[in-house]
Amino acid sequence: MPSAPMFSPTQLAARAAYLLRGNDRGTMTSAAPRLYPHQWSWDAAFVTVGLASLSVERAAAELDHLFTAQWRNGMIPHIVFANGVDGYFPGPARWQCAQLSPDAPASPATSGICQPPVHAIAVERILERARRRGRTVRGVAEEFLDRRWGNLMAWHRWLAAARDPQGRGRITLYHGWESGMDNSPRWDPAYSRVVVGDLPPYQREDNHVVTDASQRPSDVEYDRYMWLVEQMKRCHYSDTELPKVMSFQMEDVFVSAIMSVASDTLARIGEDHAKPLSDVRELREYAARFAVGVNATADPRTGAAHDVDVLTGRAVHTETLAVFSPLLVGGLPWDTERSLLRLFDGPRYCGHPDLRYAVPPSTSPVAAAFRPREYWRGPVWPVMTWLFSWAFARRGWADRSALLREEGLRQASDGSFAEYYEPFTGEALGSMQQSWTAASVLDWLG
Ligand code: 9WN
Repeated sequence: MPSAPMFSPTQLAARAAYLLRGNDRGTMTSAAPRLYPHQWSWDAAFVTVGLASLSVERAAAELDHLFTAQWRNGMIPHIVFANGVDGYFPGPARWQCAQLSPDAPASPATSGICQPPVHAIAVERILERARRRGRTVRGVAEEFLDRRWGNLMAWHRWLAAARDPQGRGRITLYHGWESGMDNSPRWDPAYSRVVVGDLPPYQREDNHVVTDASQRPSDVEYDRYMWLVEQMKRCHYSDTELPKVMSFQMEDVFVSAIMSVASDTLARIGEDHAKPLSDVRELREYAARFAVGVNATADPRTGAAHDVDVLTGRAVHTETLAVFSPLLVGGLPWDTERSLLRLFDGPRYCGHPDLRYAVPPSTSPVAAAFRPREYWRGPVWPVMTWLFSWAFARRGWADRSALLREEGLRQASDGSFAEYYEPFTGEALGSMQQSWTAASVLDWLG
């Protein structure tokens, strides 16, 4: 069993700030010092949330850097590569985005896929933190918003148009990495049908950093990940070609829920800051459309949501964090929502009697697919605890939000700022000194 809390809140906040300073590469923060030496899209948003409690200026610079890598079609790429830094595979030479796609920027080098659109949450935090400061800082935040409003609109527009062309209210992903939950059992049926073709040879780097193979995806999984990248390259990452060629196509209910709440958050910001009415209206439409799309997948009795495999048309039911997507967006009938909250609190998730902390594991401990140490197949990801605590606060559930914060902080008090934790023992797993873990802690303590 892990020992009692090692660091007080003050010490923990100081260590988290020190960690972010250490991972700072000037205008971007690497997602983790060794395993992920570049800027990741959704990591950057959570990092911004944490940075905003330290410096609004630095927080804005983090997103500015990400936006410099935005593609011409509006996509924010999932990785922005740090110049001249090796040590991560697949790097720019494998993606070849600038060479293949007219939409990719010539510089900085990027990957060719996206990640969940949590960026509006970070913008909201920048503005909130600035509000408590003097006029100069408020000015910095407002200038940032004016400068980046167009980028944010282009991002949401691209997601709505390119990834939900039929207006079903659910975002289609062409790679499991786009979900941020790379090897979640949610993707197993779809990946099992990916037939790896003529795959150029490659060498993984991740397993040189995390040497315990049980904590990372397997080689078979990696072959499939890399094959999907080859399929994308063959069609030049074209938004219109991807649906015709990709052998992995999943409507992700959790990303869709994020799209809904992020659009709503952005609409509120737009309203408060006198942005064009047509933009605000458009964002509200996205918020509504994706909430409907999410809730349409909810089981009428339990409220549990599911993903949809576009290629087979089948619903994919798994016991993972994604079942709680309707709790983010709201709008279920009251008794159905109550059932879903009971599921969240109960023995299949946060209330499992053997859990070290009452925070939601990535996969339910009672699911057949559960693996307590393996990445998104079971471990607790502190940044997901943060996301649910933020979402519950937004729904007006202050007690629930506070409970997740309290438990999340108890878990983090070991001071490792791990990427993920073993749910029963509390063992720190994956990368240590992960930026978004430190950022979540800073925001909780700020
Ligand atoms: C692939 C950076 C990223 C996170 C993802 C997490 C992991 C990458 C990897 O690390 O994915 O994008 O190489 O395993 O799954 O959510 O953004 O922290």
